[in-house]
Amino acid sequence: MAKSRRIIHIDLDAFFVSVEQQLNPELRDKPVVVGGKPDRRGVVASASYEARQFGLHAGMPLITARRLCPQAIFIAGSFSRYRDASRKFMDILADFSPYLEPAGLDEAYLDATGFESLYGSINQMATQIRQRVKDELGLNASVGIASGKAVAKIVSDLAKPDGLLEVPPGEERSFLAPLPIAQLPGIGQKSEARLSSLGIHTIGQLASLPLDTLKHNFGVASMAMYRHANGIDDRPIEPPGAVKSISRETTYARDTREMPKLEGTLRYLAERVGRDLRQQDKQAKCVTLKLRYADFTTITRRHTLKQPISTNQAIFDTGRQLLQTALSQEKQAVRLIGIGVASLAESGRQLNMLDTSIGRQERLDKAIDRIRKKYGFTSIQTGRTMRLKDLFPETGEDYTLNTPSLSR
Ligand code: TTP
Ligand code: MG
Repeated sequence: MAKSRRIIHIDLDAFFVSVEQQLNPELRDKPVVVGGKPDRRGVVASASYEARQFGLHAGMPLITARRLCPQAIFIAGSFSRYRDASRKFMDILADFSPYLEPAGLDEAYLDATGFESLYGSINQMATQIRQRVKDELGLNASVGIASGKAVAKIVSDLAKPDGLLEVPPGEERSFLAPLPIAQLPGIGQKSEARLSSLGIHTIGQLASLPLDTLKHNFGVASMAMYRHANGIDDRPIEPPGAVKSISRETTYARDTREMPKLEGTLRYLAERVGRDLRQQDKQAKCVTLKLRYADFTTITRRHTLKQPISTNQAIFDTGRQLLQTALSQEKQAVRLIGIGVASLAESGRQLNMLDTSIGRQERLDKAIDRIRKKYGFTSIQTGRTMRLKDLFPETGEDYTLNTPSLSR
């Protein structure tokens, strides 16, 4: 059998509230709720452990929270403070292992396999991490250590508040057995009710169910449930980064086959893709086009280039060729259009590129990127995107795309 991995899951206690308490000592050791004033509609985002003694928890309507605990102090909170604290927290963690996977603002997994010799034990490594978080940020962190992510997360939850728990290798299954099924990550209220109707209440009972019975009731989700219930979880720790593709798409208010409109939109989307690509100092070897026709049939076409590219013109030209080919094979009007780049690589610009026409084009694009950053995306227009004015309302700086998250 392969040697057991050592995975640390770390999660800050009452994160939003603790950040507020750190900044304002008057809030310490009191029932405090971040979420807003209780006279407004809204829910508890974070409750201090003092407030939890009154039954308060995340997701509870603020009105209910005030009824249960009238003496609680309600604050609106400030996301920028939590983001700052989160960054500092992740920086501390990164000092301990490069195998770091943030799982939210206040939690992360670390692969600590083989780090025993550095710290004496993984338990001592985790103790040092918790101490640094306490000393430098004034925040309490709870830690679970196990052979996989799922068990480590369950265990850090059990360790709360301000605790540390480790499940020794080989003891995962027996450790989990007596716990209620709701403790398994991924088991929501629906699955819990379903399992309950099958007479399954503990993780141990779930682990001894035949896989077929689980498959029959839970389909594709059953395999992960089965493995986790048995304490098996070999999912790797995945550090963030390595963006694999960049794309933008939008839907028309009215389906169209008019080439100037389609090409104008494509140009606009290509420029947005290009800007993101250059911002990450990457080049792409592959351009993709996505079209959805009036009857909702969706196609994607891709073209792989001989040389990696990063200019708006090259992305657009490749996309336009794909568009023309696609439309020559289809009579319907277009409902959605999108363009993307994939097969990304570091740009690794060479000196001899500086004076080629592509090099000049790249520098021009970068200059445009800078101006747009300052004055808004629509401050510079090309002939093609000008035509978009009739198509998309211009609000403030940028065109509003019908897919809001994509118009950033
Ligand atoms: P959690 O780690 O789930 O909660 P917590 O840190 O407040 O408490 P603990 O870990 O000790 O149980 O979430 C981290 C932060 O994310 C939390 O402080 C506030 C925010 N959050 C919400 O905004 N809404 C929610 O529904 C939840 C669960 C969290
Ligand atoms: Mg937390």
